[in-house]
Amino acid sequence: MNLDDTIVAIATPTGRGGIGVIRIAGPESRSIAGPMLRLKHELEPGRAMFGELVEPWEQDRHEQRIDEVVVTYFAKPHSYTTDDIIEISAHGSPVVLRHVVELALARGARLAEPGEFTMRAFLNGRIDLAQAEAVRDLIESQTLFQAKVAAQQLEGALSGRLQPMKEKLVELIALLEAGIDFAEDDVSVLPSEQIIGHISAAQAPLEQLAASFAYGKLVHEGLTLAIVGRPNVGKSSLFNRLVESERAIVTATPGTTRDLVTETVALGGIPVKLVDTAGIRRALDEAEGIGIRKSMEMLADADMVLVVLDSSEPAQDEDHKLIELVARRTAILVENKSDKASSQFVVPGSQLPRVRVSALTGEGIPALRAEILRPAGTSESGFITNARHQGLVRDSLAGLEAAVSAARGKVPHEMVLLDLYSALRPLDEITGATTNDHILNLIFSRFCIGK
Ligand SMILES: Nc1nc2c(ncn2[C@@H]2O[C@H](COP(=O)(O)OP(=O)(O)O)[C@@H](O)[C@H]2O)c(=O)[nH]1
Ligand SMILES: [Mg+2]
Repeated sequence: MNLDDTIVAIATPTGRGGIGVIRIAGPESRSIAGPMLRLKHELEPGRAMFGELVEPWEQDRHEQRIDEVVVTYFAKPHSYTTDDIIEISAHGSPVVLRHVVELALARGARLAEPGEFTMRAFLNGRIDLAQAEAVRDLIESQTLFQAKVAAQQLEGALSGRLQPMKEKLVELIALLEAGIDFAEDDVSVLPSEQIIGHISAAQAPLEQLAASFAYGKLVHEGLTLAIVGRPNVGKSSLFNRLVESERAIVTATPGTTRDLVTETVALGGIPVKLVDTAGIRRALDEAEGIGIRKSMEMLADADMVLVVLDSSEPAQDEDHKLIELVARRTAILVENKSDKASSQFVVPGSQLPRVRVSALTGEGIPALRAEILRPAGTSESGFITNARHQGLVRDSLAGLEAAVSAARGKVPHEMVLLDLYSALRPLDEITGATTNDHILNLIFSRFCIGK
């Protein structure tokens, strides 16, 4: 990866728009952009300048104007990548934007690879890996909440949370390394109990961080929620309530919904894919039979299931069977039609959480929304949203676990160190490396070796 050349790319999405932005980053960005720009004033760092975009090689003839542009100059190192950056905002015509890129290429710029600007920001040390990944998450976010979470990570929320854990680990490594490297210099070697104490101090917060993934995954990926139940209990009405529009067809005739109807809504900032299904009963015709099969498949695949019951009549066999089927799933029993609840309706015995609602009047719907979000738990900042990070935190915990048993087994400290390094390395892969220099500095700064 060459960090010294100048790269160019269209930074805005493909297609036509009000404006389009071309980004040029690298040492030559000013000299490459210069000849195609006729600006009112000299470029100044951090200021937008109005001007014209011209065809640069028609010097002898009358210069041809291509567009009016606004140009912003970010001087090294105060830019996204830390290089000199020129951003040209032109009108959002794909032909104009592509032409600007071609002009830059002709003058020696190179076409940027996907993500290369952010990669440069990382390689130049302006952001760490977790922050680089946050840039991607921010761009791909589907709800405002997801965007805010990504922005926190971009600010360094995850790295900030990991930093103290890494510090503890590095400190312990430094202590043990010092004991080994300078054994003759009477640096006391740590007793096993103290080593284990140090490891536990790093373990607990790391465990908490790993646990935060359950919530982070929901925020990042959302969840699929299947609405199931026998015909006519009010599944489609409930679906429409949750979607807040008349999306699914509601009729008094049982067996109306035959295909899956899907809509994604944001509940508490989490994207929830709601699926309305065909009522589950013995099918009256082929189409309904296919619909019911799809319902069962959806029920099996969903992250969460709402079993809708009709509380205006006694519970029936199909209700009991469905409740049994979801007994070990993340499911909620929704007792619908609370507006005309019958004393004949006996709530079937089950451990599952239950909520009384009326899809007709809207009663109980906020409580149902809250119950859907309950497994998401409390939100904290700096949680894990990404499976790669989760895997690495788990690897780190495994290293710590191994270090604890090594310390208990009174094996030489070299062996404990190996495990500690294998706990540190995965954390480095989240935020960026702890260099040997860092550990050496700690050794020399914290301990008076005296020689
Ligand atoms: N009184 C009352 N009627 C409801 C309620 N929810 C649905 N219904 C009615 O029950 C019938 C079946 O509703 P629908 O949503 O199509 O049920 P589905 O077959 O389970 O999708 C319709 O006539 C709805 O108007 C409710 O909460 N209260
Ligand atoms: Mg329906």
